[in-house]
Amino acid sequence: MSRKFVVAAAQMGPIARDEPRASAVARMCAMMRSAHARGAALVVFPELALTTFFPRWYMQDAAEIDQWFETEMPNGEVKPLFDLARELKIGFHLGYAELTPEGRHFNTAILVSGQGEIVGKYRKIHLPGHFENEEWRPFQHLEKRYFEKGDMGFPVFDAFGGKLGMCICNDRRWPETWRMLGLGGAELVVLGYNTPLHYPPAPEHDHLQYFHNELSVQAGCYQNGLWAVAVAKAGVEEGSELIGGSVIVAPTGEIVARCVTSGDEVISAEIDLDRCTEIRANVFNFALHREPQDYALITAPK
Ligand code: CDV
Repeated sequence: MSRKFVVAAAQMGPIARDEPRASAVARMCAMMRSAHARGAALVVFPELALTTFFPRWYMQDAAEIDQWFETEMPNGEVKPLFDLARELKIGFHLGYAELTPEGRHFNTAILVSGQGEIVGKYRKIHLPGHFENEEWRPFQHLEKRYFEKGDMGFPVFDAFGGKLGMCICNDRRWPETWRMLGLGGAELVVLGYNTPLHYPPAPEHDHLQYFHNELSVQAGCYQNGLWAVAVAKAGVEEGSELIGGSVIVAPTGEIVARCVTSGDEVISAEIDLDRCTEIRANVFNFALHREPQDYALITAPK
């Protein structure tokens, strides 16, 4: 049986600090319709897609912080996206800030089926940035302050006729992320990102931001023989410029579709999950060629 289907990346332009979630959801619904018109079975939205990228600001007041988090999913403001998915029979991936009933905070992504059911969840493991206010930075990157490290590992889900995994933004730069998902059998990895063009600790690398994005995703795909859809929140958001460059990448590492703007933009490609075998039965045949007994340092405590 064919395991080909169309996937779409729904890149988002900036979300203003005072833009209500309902407005972001309306933008996502418009892109979901466009993805559906392209025949997509799955549309991928970015990391923290419901609000502006709030970790750029230092906050101390718990209520001020918690206003950026969702305590339920779906909730009233996100429900139109779930309803439209059900109507169009299209699945989606959504990143958001999660506040659990126990008061825990995570940078989370969910996978929703074409029946509007949540079929997968992931909580970001590689949290970048810092914990305290660092006034020398033009913008803070306080993910370590506002989120706990994810506690779900790197799960792989049976969905869309294959094996799907998720990771979030900074996770994509770590080969361990991709290898864990590859070892879990993932055939498609979906992810969102908010990547500032300016990286204050190493500004000499700012001109390489697009290159490093593609390098990381392409290497992850090739070295594990899987597809990926990597989707940006892009553009100048509250004065901070975020890269675009959302891509769909094949198991060979080749880019098959790429966004060209820094605004709301939908791209799509037909993917064939059976093409993972091209790589996995050859150079990266894990059973035949991996030598984990020599990789102990990778899992040694830091
Ligand atoms: N949201 C992110 O995880 N951003 C990081 C930046 C801070 C380097 C990224 O890896 O793109």
